Amino acid sequence: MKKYLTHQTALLFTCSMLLVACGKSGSNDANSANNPNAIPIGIAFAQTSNVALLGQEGTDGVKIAEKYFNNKGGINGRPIKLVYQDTSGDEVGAINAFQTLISKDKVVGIIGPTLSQQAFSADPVAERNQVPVIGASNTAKGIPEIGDYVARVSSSVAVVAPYSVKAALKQNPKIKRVAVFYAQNDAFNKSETEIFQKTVKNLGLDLVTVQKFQTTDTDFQAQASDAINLKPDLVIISGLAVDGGNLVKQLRELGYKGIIVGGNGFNTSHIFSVCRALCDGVIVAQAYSPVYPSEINTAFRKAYLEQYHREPPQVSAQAFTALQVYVEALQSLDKKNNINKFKLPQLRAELNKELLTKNFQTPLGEIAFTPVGDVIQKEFYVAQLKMEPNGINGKFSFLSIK
Ligand code: 1QQ
Repeated sequence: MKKYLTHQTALLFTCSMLLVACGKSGSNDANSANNPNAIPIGIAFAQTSNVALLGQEGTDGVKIAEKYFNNKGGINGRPIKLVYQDTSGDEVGAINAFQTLISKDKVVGIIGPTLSQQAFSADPVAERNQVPVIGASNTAKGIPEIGDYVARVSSSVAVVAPYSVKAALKQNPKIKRVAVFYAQNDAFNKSETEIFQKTVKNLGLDLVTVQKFQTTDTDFQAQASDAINLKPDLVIISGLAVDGGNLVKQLRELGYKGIIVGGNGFNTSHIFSVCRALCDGVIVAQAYSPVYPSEINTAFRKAYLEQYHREPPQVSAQAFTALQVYVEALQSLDKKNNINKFKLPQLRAELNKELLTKNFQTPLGEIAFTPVGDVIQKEFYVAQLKMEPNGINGKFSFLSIK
């Protein structure tokens, strides 16, 4: 009987054996769309809400990676396909996206969600279902510790944030008085401000005030005036792009002239349209440099530049890297043990084990994971926002931090 099976029947047969969804694909890639044999990987980023632009940067990165790895033959000849579910900007949106990806789309692993605040609610859903998750933009303390199936390629605030404070001191060694601001309704910002405050104290600086706000706030006059009255010569802000950008704008409008350090929430060019010319000079630490010299980063940067005509942002590079981790872990797993033989729960479990043991040459540099799933990364950078006089266009200009 076997020899009478058509190619298509054979593929469908493989799909049902694997219990992998072989239906609708969220991908536009010619290699994987409608290919019933493609391996589905779930993408849970914000497509709507106040963090949609950050989510879009993640999507841009995985799309480039999907094409790149499928052009190279996918998983030993079998393509991957991305399945997208919108997490929106809150916890409920992320939980729903994860549940759909796990139960309906039957993905082998998930990349996302956009915010740490969402990850603390959604990652436990993946953990309970034994589905691997790789965070591509979750930097709060405690993310990998959510469970055995949770890893991340986005380095922790604890590692990254201190670089920006040191860069500010290099620009102005006379800095003594520091005002810190943070969004108190967001897990990442609460985590990041702790690191900033500790860094300020460790460097022997005076923390003159800690001001709180909400990521939904638009008016920062009261907090900004209170801080300015204390004559700080450095302001450090942990917020997301829109609230953080508005706070920068209002601090400048109220006359603050010292250096401003922004946290990882500032790590997107979408902040330019919020504080415009007043964004100029803000210092932000980076876990990615577009000019990092490696074959894969050169390929990623070229593909991004060709498509978007600007340098790739950190979140796009991290999202590319997250997909690379899945692809290369699936490839090596398949070489050891033909993955077509696995049923979906086993494939998810084996994939999770495999990715934690490997080294990856990525656009972020060489990375690996700690046993709990935190990324081990070597190179970090600091950039300063440089706005053009028109106040509309700007760029991240990398500083020497050696
Ligand atoms: C987090 C973050 C965000 C600011 C990045 C999108 O680092 O929520 O952990």
